[in-house]
Amino acid sequence: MITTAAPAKPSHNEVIKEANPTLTGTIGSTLADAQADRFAEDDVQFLKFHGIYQQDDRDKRKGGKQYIYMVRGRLPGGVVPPSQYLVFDRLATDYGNNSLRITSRQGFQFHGVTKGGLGKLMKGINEALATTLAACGDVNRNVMAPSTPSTSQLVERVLDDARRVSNALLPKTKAYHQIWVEGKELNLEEESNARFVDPLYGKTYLPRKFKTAFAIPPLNDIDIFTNCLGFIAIAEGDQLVGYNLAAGGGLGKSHGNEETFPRIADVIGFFTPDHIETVAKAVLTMHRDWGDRTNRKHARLKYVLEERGVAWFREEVERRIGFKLEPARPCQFTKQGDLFGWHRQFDGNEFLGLYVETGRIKDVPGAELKTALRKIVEQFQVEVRLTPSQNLILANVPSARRDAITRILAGHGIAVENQSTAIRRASMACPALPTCGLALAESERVLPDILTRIEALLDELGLGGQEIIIRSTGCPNGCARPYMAEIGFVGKSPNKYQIYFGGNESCTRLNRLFRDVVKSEDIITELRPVLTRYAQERNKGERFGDWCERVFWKEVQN
Ligand code: SRM
Ligand code: SF4
Repeated sequence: MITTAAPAKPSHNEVIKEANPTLTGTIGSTLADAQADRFAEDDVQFLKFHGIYQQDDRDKRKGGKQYIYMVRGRLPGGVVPPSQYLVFDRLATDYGNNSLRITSRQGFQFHGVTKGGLGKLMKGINEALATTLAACGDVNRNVMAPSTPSTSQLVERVLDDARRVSNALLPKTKAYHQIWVEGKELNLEEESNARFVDPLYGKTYLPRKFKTAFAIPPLNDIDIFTNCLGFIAIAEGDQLVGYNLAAGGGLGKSHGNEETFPRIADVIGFFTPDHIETVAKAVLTMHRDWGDRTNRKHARLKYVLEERGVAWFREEVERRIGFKLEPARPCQFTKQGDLFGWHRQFDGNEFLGLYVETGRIKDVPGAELKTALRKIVEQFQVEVRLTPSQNLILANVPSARRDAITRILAGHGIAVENQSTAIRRASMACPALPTCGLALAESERVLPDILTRIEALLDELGLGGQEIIIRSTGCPNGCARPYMAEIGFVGKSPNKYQIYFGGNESCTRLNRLFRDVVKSEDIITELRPVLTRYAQERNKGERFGDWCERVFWKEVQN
């Protein structure tokens, strides 16, 4: 007897998207219902497309869940005009937990928003002509682009393309505007809403999230190879001549599920800038058409590339764009990270790079960053740029303003020279507890302390002041990109972490698992012998991650 396996069923998310392509659900009525303390389960999925996550404060679970909301802004290239910054600052105080969280994709997150404040916060964001639409959900997310105003015009040129792609890949549902700006439910009886199908995404959007980024070699500040879709700028002098297309990167994985893994994007080919939107749409629709809609853990574009290969992928892109890609142009990344302190821009203005611990803009005794930034932006109307390493830039500052800005910061305990330490400036942590529902361990709240302990060890070993890229996350999803770090900590269970070694300065290499379960208090005991060997055996100028690859992992393999 021949038995054939039944075709796998579409996941629940696919079913609800199909039934509700406007992404309306019952969000409007639940929002208006002051008695309802939360949204229905399916609405929680739709809310993500609107940039909103329903969470609960996990520190306060005893006595029942208290629902709160995280709202994520979509800010292509992390650019925040002064007028918007001031609104965000106020909204975080009035409706959030009085902090603004810079994300690892150059967005802002508001945490701890109550249901009663949600509508007002969303309206405020939109009135400032900003948006949260498509900051989350099965769509293209915030498009990243280099945020450092450089000595060349290339950064601004690439930023324009990032905005263009961001706009081209936006979903078209009217529900977002209707609910959050008009304050009404979308009338689903109306013909155009009843029959709505998104022209790009179709009825069921993408099988999963989709991430796009731009980079300008030799600086890989945006971790280009961790994105589904990457555009690597190729320039002659200051002039952009085109992009190398990269595709199929992604970091999320699940503990104990070998079928999920971090993957570095492949470089597919070269094209000229006039085709940027066409190429972006081609790759996005390949995810739409080929991604796995039955298993959300296997639904990212990276698995399509892994399973079908680069040659197939290139042919399919070319079929969709209607022309051949040229061979990828040579280029090299040599470093990642941000510039700190004052620097001159190509147009004569200056910019200030500011280190923000774990990306959290807040006031603490002795370091009132939130207040200082508000005063500076209010007084001097400077543009704010958010970096992919969760730091901040004050951009386009006329030189005459520089000293006054430095003084305001100093008055609030923020130094402009020698900001923090090399280890801290190169570190990142995801939010994890208490807001993230997926966190298995702490991250943002414990990384500063872990770094203090690591710095003491490095001092003891004669390595004080040396930069090592260290990133931590509270679970294996990889939100602070720990698998690209020289040392990565990944939450396994409360107070226990995996330790990874071996990323590089240019963020072009995945690290490898060193220890699977280490208690927080044992981290130094585990690091000590390896860092001791590194101190003794490294070549001149050799970074920790490179030494791990050259010596440590070679030995393990042999
Ligand atoms: Fe992330 C889910 C925070 C960048 C991979 N991420 C989440 C959620 C929304 C948890 C949830 O689904 O309930 C986290 C909210 C925590 C909170 O309380 O704020 C969360 N992710 C973040 C942020 C805020 C981390 C940060 O330290 O800044 C970043 C927001 C970026 C933005 O502005 O859009 C953030 N997330 C990333 C990145 C890094 C990147 O994109 O460069 C990754 C790895 C790259 C990738 O996508 O592969 C990432 N987040 C995930 C995943 C795993 C996806 C997968 O393929 O398996 C999840 C879980 C999921 O989607 O089911 C997730
Ligand atoms: Fe939450 Fe995990 Fe992302 Fe950290 S890595 S924010 S714990 S989903």
